[in-house]
Amino acid sequence: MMKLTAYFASLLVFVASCSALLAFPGAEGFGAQTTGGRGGSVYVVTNLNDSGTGSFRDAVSQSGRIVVFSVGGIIKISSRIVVSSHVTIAGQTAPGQGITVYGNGVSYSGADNTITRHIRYRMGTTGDSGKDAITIANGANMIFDHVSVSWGRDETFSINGDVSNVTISDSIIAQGLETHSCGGLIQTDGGVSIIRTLYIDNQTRNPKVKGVNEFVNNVVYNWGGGGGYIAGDSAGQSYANIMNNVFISGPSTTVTAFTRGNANFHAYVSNNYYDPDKDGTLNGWVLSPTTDNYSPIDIQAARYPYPTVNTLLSPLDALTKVRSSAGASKSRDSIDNYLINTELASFGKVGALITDPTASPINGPGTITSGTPPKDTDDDGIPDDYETAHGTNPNVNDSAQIASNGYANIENYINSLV
Ligand SMILES: *[C@@H]1O[C@H](CO)[C@@H](O)[C@H](O)[C@H]1NC(C)=O
Ligand SMILES: *[C@@H]1O[C@H](CO)[C@@H](O)[C@H](O)[C@H]1NC(C)=O
Ligand SMILES: *[C@@H]1O[C@H](CO)[C@@H](O)[C@H](O)[C@H]1NC(C)=O
Ligand SMILES: CC(=O)N[C@H]1CO[C@H](CO)[C@@H](O)[C@@H]1O
Repeated sequence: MMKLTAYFASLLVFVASCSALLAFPGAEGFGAQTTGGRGGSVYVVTNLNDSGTGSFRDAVSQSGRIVVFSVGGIIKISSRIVVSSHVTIAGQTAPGQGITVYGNGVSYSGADNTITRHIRYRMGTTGDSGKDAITIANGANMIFDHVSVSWGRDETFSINGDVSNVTISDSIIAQGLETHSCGGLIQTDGGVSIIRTLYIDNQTRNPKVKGVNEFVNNVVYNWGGGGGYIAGDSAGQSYANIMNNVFISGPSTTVTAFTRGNANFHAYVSNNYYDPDKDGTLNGWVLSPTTDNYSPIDIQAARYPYPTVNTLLSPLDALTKVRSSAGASKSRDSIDNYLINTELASFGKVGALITDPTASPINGPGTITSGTPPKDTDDDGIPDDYETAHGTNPNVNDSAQIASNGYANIENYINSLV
């Protein structure tokens, strides 16, 4: 009997390790199976320095790492940070109010197989001119989840080039700086899923899409005259699913939610809610695919068979979900709170395109409390309490070891936090 039980237990372990593990439980979309730094080592970020031992820049400079934080606060960077391939960044491990990377942008070009969660990337006017807050020019298999990104000098979150299998879920893409003021290009044939994400206060490109894209349960607020969802505007072919999203015009909005489409943009469009009147109440309607509200695109009868969400929310439920949990929401900073609770909640009355994020009402990246990290005797990134409760050794560096469910011990800890 014991033997049989042991046999079935080992069989279960075998099955778990053979089936494709998700990046984290609940991961969705084209990037859902990203493995990040699993199988590599654990790096604990211990200070807020721009560079050097224990810094975030050093942590992501090499491949094969799961990056966790024993400190919270603002990491002020002078030059851009380049993220290596096979890296997991777990911002949710930071104590206090988590991590804001401020002052310049972050490149994920070539960062194949990366998982990034619960972190704020706020670029600002000190960032390199003509650069994005997050850039991906090439690479495959990346997932960004609960990321707050803002103040890009070129685009804010831009995917443009030979890029495949990317998910952006539960994130906030905000306030691309004037004069360019862009949410971002999403241009690749390799597949990008954008899920339950808020685009807010970008003059244009919220996003601008070309190629293979799934856009589901998102909220787009206060786009400018450049456009909300820009449907290709291109001689290239696009194939998109655009389902159950919410588009709310704000003070800067002067054009309809969908613009610049043409016959090369093939899309399945369904259940998209539009409230253009800026009157302070949510009183829009669901766009009909047979009206011209979608700009002149080639409307499809059936959705493209892309990997999709586990639960497709109604547009207004998606709005509720985005308001409560988009961005680095384990502890929202002053910017995300302002964007969600003052601007978006005004349903059209409040919102602005900005040039200088250090001016009122934004006042820069705010204050982020550093907090106190939990006791971690072996410095392996997993607190003693968690190790004791879950059967790993609080006195031995065992966080990178793969557990019976296929995740590294540290990932089971990371995933338990959110
Ligand atoms: C972090 O920066 C501070 C101030 O420049 C410096 O004193 C400290 O040695 C740095 N820490 C490390 C680990 O380099
Ligand atoms: C993208 O994901 C699909 C499905 O998992 C896979 O077949 C394909 O090889 C991936 N593309 C790249 C470039 O890794
Ligand atoms: C724990 O072990 C890994 C290798 O498995 C190593 O990279 C890391 O530096 C070690 N951490 C500590 C705190 O010794
Ligand atoms: C790319 C783009 O549309 N940029 C515009 C951003 O907003 C400013 C101010 O409205 C315009 O001048 C730019 O053309």
